[in-house]
Amino acid sequence: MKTEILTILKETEGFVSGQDLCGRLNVSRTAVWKVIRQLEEEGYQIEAVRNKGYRLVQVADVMTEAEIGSRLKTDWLGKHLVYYYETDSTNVQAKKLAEAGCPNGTLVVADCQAAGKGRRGRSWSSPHGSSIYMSFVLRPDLPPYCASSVTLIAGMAVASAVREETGLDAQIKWPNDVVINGKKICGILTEMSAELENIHYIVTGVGINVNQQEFPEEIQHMASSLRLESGKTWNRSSLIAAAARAFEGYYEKFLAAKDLSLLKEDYEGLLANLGKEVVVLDPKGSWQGICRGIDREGELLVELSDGQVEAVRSGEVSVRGIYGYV
Ligand code: BT5
Repeated sequence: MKTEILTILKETEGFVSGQDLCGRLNVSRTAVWKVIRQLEEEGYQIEAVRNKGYRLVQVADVMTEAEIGSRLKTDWLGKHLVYYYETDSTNVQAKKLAEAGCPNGTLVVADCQAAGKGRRGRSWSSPHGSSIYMSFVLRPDLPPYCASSVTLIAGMAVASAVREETGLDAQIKWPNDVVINGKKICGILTEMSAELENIHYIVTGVGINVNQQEFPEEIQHMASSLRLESGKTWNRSSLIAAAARAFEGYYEKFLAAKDLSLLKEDYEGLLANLGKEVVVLDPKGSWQGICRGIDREGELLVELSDGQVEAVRSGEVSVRGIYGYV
């Protein structure tokens, strides 16, 4: 009911009468009043005038289930939304929900993570009140090798949403980082439960540094936030809604083609290293080449000096620009 009241308040210019709210939602005046009180406690400024009703005056950077729900403009992604003020890791919670049978498109969001995870046992710095930590549960009818493409799709969705919402020049550092001015503002962790032939579920976790102003010393040189890059504070719920909408659109194209062929061009338009020299950090020995984009499976195409093009798989190697992190 909170999401519905919030949505009505946002869509109405001026006042909505208490009676109108009661009638539309089929609830008592006391129930409406209680929800208004809760919204105020969460940071919304709501004017209440006798004989007129309620009017939403100001929305701060509130990130709650109701705020996210009232902004989501997706068909299926995030329709089942689970919100935590604090949790260990949204990926861990999403996997538990997936095991318990939650629907395709379930979205888990947290304001803070006590044990945010990066890839290969690394950690993700996840302080309270400033950033986005979210995970999507997906149940595609595809073979397991397709799962790594979902990371690329999430990267595209975040880069496009950040561009759309902030105007910042967000780019993708293949396979799982979104960068602005050479610094990482987003990391993506895709995990999967599968059998040989089919996927049970995929959990794609996305961490976006939004209003963070400082970082732990060991990552200061390579991490940044939308706030640091723009000098402005951004609404996290609005960014979540934009990223979810973009993800849904890209993911549907991926399902239709069963690969990235319909997305390749858009992806390459966002790729930070396209046409540039990169170093491929292979455990068997590093080598250099020119980044030529991706193939339909999401492998990075790197051209050697003799003109031969190698397809590099994520998971096996890292890729860096020759002058630093990107
Ligand atoms: C990633 O791993 O970039 C994947 C991060 C995924 C985080 C999301 S948050 C929601 C969901 N729930 C989770 O528990 N995880 C996902 P990787 O490529 O391994 O990068 C990790 C490295 O990035 C660390 O070793 C640090 O060097 C650096 N790092 C850690 N926290 C960072 C931050 N907040 N911003 C930028 N860089 C960070």
